[in-house]
Amino acid sequence: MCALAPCCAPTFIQPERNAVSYRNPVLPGFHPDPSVCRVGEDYYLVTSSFEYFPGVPVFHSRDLVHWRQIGHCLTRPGQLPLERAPSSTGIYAPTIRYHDGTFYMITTNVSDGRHFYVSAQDPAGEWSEPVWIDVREQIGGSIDPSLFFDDDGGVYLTCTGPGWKIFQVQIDLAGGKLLAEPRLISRGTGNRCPEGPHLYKIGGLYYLMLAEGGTEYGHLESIARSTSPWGPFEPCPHNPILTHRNVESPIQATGHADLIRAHDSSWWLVFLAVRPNGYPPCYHLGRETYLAPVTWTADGWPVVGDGGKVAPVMDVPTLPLHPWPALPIRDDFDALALALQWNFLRNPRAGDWSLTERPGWLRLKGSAVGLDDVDSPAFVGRRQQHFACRATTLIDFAPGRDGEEAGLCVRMNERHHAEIAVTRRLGQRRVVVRQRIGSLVAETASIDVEPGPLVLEVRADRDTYRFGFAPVGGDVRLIASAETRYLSTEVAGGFTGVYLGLYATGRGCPALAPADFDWFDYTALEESEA
Ligand code: 6LW
Repeated sequence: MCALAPCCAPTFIQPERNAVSYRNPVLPGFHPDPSVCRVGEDYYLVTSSFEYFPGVPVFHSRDLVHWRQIGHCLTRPGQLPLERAPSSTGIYAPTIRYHDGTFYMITTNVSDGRHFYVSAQDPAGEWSEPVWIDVREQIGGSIDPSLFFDDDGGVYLTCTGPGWKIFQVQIDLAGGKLLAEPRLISRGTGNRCPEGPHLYKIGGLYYLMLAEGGTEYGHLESIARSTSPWGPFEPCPHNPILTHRNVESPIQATGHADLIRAHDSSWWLVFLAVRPNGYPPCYHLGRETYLAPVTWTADGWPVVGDGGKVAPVMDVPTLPLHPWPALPIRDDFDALALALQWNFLRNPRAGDWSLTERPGWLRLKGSAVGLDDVDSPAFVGRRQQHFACRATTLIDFAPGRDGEEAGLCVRMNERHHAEIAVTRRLGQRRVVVRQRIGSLVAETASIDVEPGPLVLEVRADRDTYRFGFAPVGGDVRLIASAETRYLSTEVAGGFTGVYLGLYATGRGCPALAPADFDWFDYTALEESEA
């Protein structure tokens, strides 16, 4: 029963659309905490990026189903200092909004503790210097800031404070100054860990939407509304509006959502979820971005998907579909800048990498720092986005001294990774495969190789990574394998997903020789081909 006067209840028109279906996730691989905004018929979406640099990838869509990356919000170390930031710290849940001709992206660098926003006229960038919004003195460390622009010009920052309390404060946007003491506006709707708040004004009412239940298998999304942005908020009678707890589905942990009204007046929710594998279930591709249609009850409450549930194939009407050309399988490293899918691990050290020293090749110069260190190794990586895939590279590397190595890795964090590398032992060049699972480190293959360039490969299916190498033009010889579950969140911890990375290291001292990579192929496979 609605506690609000009937005259306050918003009315909604369900538009007519062509019946088609789409597949979830709409952004596979590690893309958590999605936030979305609309400008005319264009949609822009951002996700969390933690210890990776550049930070906060920006995606563009015309249909909410097909997304292409157009940039990053945080491209300069001054915007995103990540030096020695432990894995799964750095950038947490961002919010993107468009207001009066300007894009705003607000987030928290938890390694620093403060919220900040950057702004841009063009969401592809460059984005501005950060405007810091510090609420530590008033409420303590907080995460998940969101911005809401009210019709009367008021700008609200809503965030998750200590003790899982939702705080809100009006701010002076230009200077990032608080205009009052932050106020506690919600403790959620009775579930653990209320977080990821977003405030909306819909049909004259203020809706406060929250993630609850923790970002694990009990994850859910709830909503409440009020006639005032400060509450008190009346919870939706059918909360949670989205959850897969206790639901038999390949999609689990649905939550942390953002709501959007499309240009045809249809409503949609973007949210995160995971695809666990095996038993007990483990997921290693990270929290991914999903899309669900939203309808409204007669008394103005949102209904997400099929009564709060979604499926891998969504048989629902969509906006007219607008797919983008597929990314090429091969990156030849011929451009002067790295393609948008690539990331460094924390802020890269100047001089550790180059696309110009050997034109047409990615050169990595190993420092003393390696994959085990909470530091910035010479590393360039991209997300693993498909259970079944193949990553292949051509490496030209003659280690200058024993112990130097360079190769291809699957990385979850510094304590959980596996790699195939070229190295040198007692003057002899070798290909090795190594696995690190927490405090256990094992070399699972070690084979002498002749001088000259080599092809290194990782083949993935749901359960296994298989590592192989070949002389250029030869057949790949698979020499070792590793279980995907040892890189899963359940084993490795954290908030991210697996990266496929090229790296080089002197393992304790700077390497004498650079490692050159001519190309890198990422091939998504049908599961049966893997
Ligand atoms: C994020 C929080 C969450 O800040 O996970 O799923 C945290 N929800 O809202 C890190 O992504």
